[in-house]
Amino acid sequence: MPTQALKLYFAPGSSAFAPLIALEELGAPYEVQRVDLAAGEQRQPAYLRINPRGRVPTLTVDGEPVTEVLAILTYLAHAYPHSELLPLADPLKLAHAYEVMSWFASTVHVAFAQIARPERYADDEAVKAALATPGEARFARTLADIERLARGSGPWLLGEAFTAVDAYALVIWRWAQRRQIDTDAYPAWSAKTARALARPSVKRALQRESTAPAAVP
Ligand SMILES: N[C@@H](CCC(=O)N[C@@H](CS)C(=O)NCC(=O)O)C(=O)O
Repeated sequence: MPTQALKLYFAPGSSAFAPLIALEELGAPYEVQRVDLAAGEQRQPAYLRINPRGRVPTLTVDGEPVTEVLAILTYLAHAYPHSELLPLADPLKLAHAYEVMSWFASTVHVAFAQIARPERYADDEAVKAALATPGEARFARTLADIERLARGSGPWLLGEAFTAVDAYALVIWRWAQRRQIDTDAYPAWSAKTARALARPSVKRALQRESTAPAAVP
């Protein structure tokens, strides 16, 4: 197993939950540091030195920052292949894993941000409010698409093995619950989510998320 020093900068409830679960899957030591998004800590010079885009997550590997959920999951899967976070030996399965995860990052996350972070799209309060309704509809359409994916065979989203896709899907599940969306409307995804939430790595990630120290160095 590699011996790099790993440190995840994250915020509770954010997309950083996917790399947090992935880190727990590795069984390797790592540190975590909470970034207070509500207080704007992600825009403070100390954090911008680590991630100039001012977003979480960031993973530092021996002090070198890697940003973007997809890049972090890719790094962990390759550096710790025993974790089987991604189907590295099967190019077609791997393509399907990236198909889903890049859609999560480029479309589902962006749809959610239209509701949760309207300031990214407009300054004017009326325009922000006008963005909310189509944003909710766009986000709901993406959830229906995840339900379609979850109807596939096997206990996990890609079939027989738990992968980074399942970890990333939990992020979106939590966002749906935060928006008080009726997740019972997605029975196949609900069943796969319940299985994921019962996984020891996910339980440990939830625990780590709630007890992680704050403050950027
Ligand atoms: N494309 C980035 C998106 C990261 C992102 O938008 N993170 C959110 C939390 S889920 C964030 O840092 N928001 C803080 C802000 O917008 O100021 C990724 O996939 O890592």
